[in-house]
Amino acid sequence: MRRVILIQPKRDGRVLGKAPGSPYTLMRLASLVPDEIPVEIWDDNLRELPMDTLGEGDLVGISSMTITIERAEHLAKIAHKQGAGVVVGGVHSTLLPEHVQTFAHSSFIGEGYYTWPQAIQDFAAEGIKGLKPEYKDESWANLAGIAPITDRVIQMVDENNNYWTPYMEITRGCPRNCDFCTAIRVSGRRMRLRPVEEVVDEIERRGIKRFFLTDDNFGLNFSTDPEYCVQLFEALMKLDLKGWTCQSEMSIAKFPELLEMGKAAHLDKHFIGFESVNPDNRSSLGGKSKGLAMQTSEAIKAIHETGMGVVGLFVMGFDHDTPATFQAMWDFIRTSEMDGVSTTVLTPYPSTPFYDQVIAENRLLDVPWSHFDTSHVTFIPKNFTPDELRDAYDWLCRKIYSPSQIALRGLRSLRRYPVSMAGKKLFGSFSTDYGYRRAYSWRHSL
Ligand code: B12
Ligand code: SF4
Repeated sequence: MRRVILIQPKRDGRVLGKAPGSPYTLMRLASLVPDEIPVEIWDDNLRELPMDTLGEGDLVGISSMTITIERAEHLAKIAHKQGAGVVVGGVHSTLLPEHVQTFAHSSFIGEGYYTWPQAIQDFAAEGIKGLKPEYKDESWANLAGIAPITDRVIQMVDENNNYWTPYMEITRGCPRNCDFCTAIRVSGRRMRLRPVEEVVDEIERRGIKRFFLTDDNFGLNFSTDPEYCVQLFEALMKLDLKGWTCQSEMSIAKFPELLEMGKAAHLDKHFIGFESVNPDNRSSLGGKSKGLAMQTSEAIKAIHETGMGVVGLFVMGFDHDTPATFQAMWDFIRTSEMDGVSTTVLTPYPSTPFYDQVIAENRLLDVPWSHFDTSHVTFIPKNFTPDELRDAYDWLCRKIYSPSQIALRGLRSLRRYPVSMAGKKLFGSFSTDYGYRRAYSWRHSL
């Protein structure tokens, strides 16, 4: 065996010389490669990939979510032609392994913590013919001691120079099972926690000063494991961090002490899936929200009172939505004083309850997987034509991501800090909305 090459297929490219987010998934997987085998991370967003150097004895592992699977397939076919062994893992492979098997030697289902080391051994022993068509992690791994990022990987990736936002995993899982979300299938129903000392060790060795948590629903830990949150915050308070952000739910508003501790631990902002301001959609929201604007406003206010920021995430196109819902959404967003906003089009990802419904009702549109990016319409909505939903989405995005709205929310976010911290907080105050504006604009180039 010559080497292991791990590839992140392109989507965003560079912004002002750096790629948006670090290849965290690949950093964890590369750390599972035994020291005696050379390993490289190739990030398609960062540079042109030297595909012509691939050959026999190379094991190529590609990670892909649904929107990048066509690019993953393209790269897999080149690697295959060059004589390399090609395996694909990640969300899309976990949800639709039979698709991945049409172009890779192996597909991975699940987190790969048990099966990825096995596949490396199989390839080292017998080359391509040693690889199985499917590797499946049968159980959810205990996260203690699992795939700590090695120093060789940290040096190789050089995150601080190459990427704007480092990612970090602290907990994993979500039991909510919202109709449209894949979390239960890719991360499991039970919340799993990384030991606090491992989290601190990873932050220190990576030398990162700010990060975005990959946790599906970090805020749910406030309800399910407040003791863990206390220990985590006490440890992170002692670190010299510029700030970090996480995905949450509005139940965190009920825990002002934890919010205050989080703030002291440099936690800046909660990205909260409010999803809808239409109460008729509540059965799709896994019990985390009733879709009531009043309740949402109160939660935002309570979180703001502890000095934390709120980025609201909204979804358009539920079966109960009507044109009045979108006007209500804009009215709510305009007046709610949030620090950032993301609106997305409801998207039927394979293996979700919503996907099953759309298939059963023959409502899936024939579009490429790259359109499953939550900015395109990929199914026939109930109360609109696809064009009408697309137009409503454009209407809302043009309002939300206008330069004046972005400036307003960014300044609001910046004002939360003393003037002495303005330099530290400037990037984070505007980057979220800028990123969402960019993601929305992407649609027009596809
Ligand atoms: C962090 C994150 C992001 C980040 C970074 C994404 C990135 N490109 O790295 C940001 C915020 C930018 C983002 C954006 C989006 N995201 Co996102 N994101 C996540 C999140 C929360 C965590 C992913 C992560 O890093 N986990 C930690 C690492 C360690 O684990 P992992 O990636 O799951 O990988 C493990 C296994 O899958 C496996 N594995 C993965 N790859 C490979 C490869 C090989 C060879 C092997 C052996 C194993 C293997 O091993 C890994 C270690 O266990 C997931 C939810 C989730 N829990 O997966 C959603 C998720 C991946 N995102 C999703 C979506 C929809 C999006 C957006 C389209 C949303 C939007 N509205 O724009 C955009 C797309 C942006 C883009 N341009 O790529 C969906 C994808 C659904 C799908 N079917 O593809 C998910 C699953 C959320 C959800 N619950 O529905 N996202
Ligand atoms: S609460 Fe969030 S992570 Fe959990 S299932 Fe719902 S959308 Fe997914």
